[in-house]
Amino acid sequence: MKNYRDDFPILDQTIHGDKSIIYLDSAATSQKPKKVIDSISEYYEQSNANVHRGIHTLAEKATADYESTRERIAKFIGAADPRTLIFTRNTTESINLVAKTWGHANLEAGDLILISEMEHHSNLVPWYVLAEEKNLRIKFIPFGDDWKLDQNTFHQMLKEEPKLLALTHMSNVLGTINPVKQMIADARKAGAVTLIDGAQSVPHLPVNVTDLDADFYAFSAHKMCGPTGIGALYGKRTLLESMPPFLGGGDMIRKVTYSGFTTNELPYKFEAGTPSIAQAIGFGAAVDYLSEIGMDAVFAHEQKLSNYAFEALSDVNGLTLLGPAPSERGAVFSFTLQGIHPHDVAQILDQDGIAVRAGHHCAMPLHEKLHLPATTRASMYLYNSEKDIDLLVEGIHRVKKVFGEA
Ligand code: C6P
Repeated sequence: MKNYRDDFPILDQTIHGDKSIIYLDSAATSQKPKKVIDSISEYYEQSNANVHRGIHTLAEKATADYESTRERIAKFIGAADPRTLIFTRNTTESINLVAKTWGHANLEAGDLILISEMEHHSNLVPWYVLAEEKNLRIKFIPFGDDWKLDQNTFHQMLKEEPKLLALTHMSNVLGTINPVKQMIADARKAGAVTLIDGAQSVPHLPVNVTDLDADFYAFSAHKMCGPTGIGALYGKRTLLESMPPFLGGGDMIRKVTYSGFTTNELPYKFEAGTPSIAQAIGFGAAVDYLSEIGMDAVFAHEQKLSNYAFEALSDVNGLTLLGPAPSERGAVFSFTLQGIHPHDVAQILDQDGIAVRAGHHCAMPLHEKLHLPATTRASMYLYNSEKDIDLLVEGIHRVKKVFGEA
């Protein structure tokens, strides 16, 4: 694959004197290519107006651009009907939307929700909140020493007839890519509705929600070359139509009287108030950018990086790597260094221009299970190269030297 680093202006700068930026924190948020940045200023310079409201030229242009973005994003994830693609603020809001609407309307005291032990707080806390309100039960599908979800236990749990399976497609800590297609099919047979957290998968691998047959699928623009402040929720049309609205306000109504309101059609029923128009335009440009490269090529590049990083990091004395073999993971590498706190690792690497994340990565239960207060995480994207991994490994050796662990 071509080196895409040059498409990202932020990476064309030096920090701490003459250090190039080696950005290995894309699981937190990706960098943005110039095409995406330009699309946002072009929108403000040439089309800015509110959408779905005006009949003047700018309003019509903004509305057409906004809706064309929806169509392109729906196509990108294989959703046949753009009306089933709801714009939200991010993955977190998409999951909360399902919990507050579908969950509220359909779950009753005693009902069981299945999630996994490797969930981000965004696919955990909304269910805790709902469980507290409605007295629901939550069970966790465990992962084993192979860092994969235990399918036998999952099948046992399905015998309890859960009402919902809410599962991450790819772990933001372990990198594990879960066999979601099979798990969705198994859960459906047991009568459960399925929600997939795609925050770490849509940016990195080809995703087709129709092929997966997910009921709901959530993701964020900012992790896939797009701006912050916008994400999406895909939902099956019959489910979305049967659900009560999320937020109330403009655009989500068909009619309002002094005695009440009726809801608008999909997708507007779930998009109250002025939406994030410029961000949607940027989201569309991000999807165009990734589509031009091809998600197969993005994934293949990251698989190559994963193989390389797995070997290189496994060779470092005192480094313990989390997560499965490269063939079963994305390019997210969390690790610990014996005797050195992850925050110190990240801070010293930063002095070399290397950006990694340290902490619990919003997955505290997972870290608790592993008896780790924190890990250091290097996460890669299409602008990274094997050279970045070499520099990371060199940096880790310097960290060890600073702490006298070399
Ligand atoms: N993980 C990370 O550094 P938002 O913040 O709503 O765009 O995405 C939430 C989210 C949900 N699920 C998974 C699997 C995620 O990784 C994230 C975001 C970032 O790992 C920020 S904590």
